[in-house]
Amino acid sequence: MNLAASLAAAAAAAAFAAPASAQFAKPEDAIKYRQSAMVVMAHHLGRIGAMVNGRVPYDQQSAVANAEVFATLVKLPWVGFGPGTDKGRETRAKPEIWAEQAKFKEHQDKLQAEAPKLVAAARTNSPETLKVAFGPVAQVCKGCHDTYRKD
Ligand code: ASC
Repeated sequence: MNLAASLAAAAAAAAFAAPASAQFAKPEDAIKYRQSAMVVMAHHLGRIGAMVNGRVPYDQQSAVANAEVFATLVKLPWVGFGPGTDKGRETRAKPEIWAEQAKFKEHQDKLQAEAPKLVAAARTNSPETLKVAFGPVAQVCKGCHDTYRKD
């Protein structure tokens, strides 16, 4: 496991070690946490996106490493959307997230189902296979953002 993956794994272990209520001292901390996780997710998925869109050359090692980190990170943001975390810091999260918890969770589950497929696709060392797996992942991101993120 490389350093980034180890850090992500440690973060994941920490995230699951305590209930959400015990994890954040105040809503601001939960909001910062989920925003940070998504910034890092976007970074790693973006590197794969650049590859499948031809903005950077295809590189299997980079694709696998980024997909693995992304697949770990997709587990993280959700604990930061606990009750009462709709305010406390500037956020684009819409109130519907807290009004439609089950629907919001469906998006999380879809992402967690698609992310490992991206890792598997990266491991095949086929740029075409990678591209095919990237599409649904980006669609899940977009679908949730369109519904639950302001602007
Ligand atoms: C990304 C990223 C997102 C999604 C979205 C997909 O790489 O940062 O938010 O994909 O743009 O349409």
